[in-house]
Amino acid sequence: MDLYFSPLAWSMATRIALYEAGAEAGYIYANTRTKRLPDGADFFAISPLGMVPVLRTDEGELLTENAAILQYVADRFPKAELVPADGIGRARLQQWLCFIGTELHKAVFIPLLDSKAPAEAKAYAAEKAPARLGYLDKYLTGREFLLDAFSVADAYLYTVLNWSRVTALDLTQWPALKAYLSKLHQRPSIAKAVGEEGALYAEQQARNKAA
Ligand SMILES: N[C@@H](CCC(=O)N[C@@H](CS)C(=O)NCC(=O)O)C(=O)O
Repeated sequence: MDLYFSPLAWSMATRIALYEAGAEAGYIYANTRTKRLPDGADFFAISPLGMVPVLRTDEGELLTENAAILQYVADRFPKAELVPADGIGRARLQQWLCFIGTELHKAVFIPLLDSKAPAEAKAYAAEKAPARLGYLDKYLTGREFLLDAFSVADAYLYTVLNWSRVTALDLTQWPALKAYLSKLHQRPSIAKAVGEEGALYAEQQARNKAA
């Protein structure tokens, strides 16, 4: 399978899941600014909105949307136990994937990070952030993971919250959240993904500056 990714973007959650599973996969750098692939091909031919992540399965199916891709990877490599096996556990996993995708990723982080977002959108997102992060902080107090064990929801939450470093959000006011992130940062799959994608991100930034 192949993962179309952009360095440190939300697609990194799937890279983490693939590393957790010890899966063989290809990683194709999709430039989300130019909408081009490394061979010059049009990324829109793969991703209708020109967004990452996209996963091409071994059967050639193209999958979009983090929540779907992460669950697909977890189900494809069950030995890694990246999703709960029972019904309520799976529903709780989906609860967190939806929360991260809608309440955090799109409602808070995209407006804060998008240089094209108007000041009003940024202010609205900043106003929404404390309730959502405070809720997570309370929930994570005394917990290592979102569920009973590491799951793809943790891979997604880590990836989204990792961007708080370049926003005005100060996580020190949410100590459990900060501790959760620091601990996950040590996890081998995450440290490897962040190391590799961080280097690619720095190269990308340098190229954008030179252009
Ligand atoms: N709903 C999508 C959103 C994915 C998304 O926002 N991707 C961003 C990167 S983190 C992107 O590719 N942005 C490029 C663009 O909007 O043109 C998902 O959950 O997978």
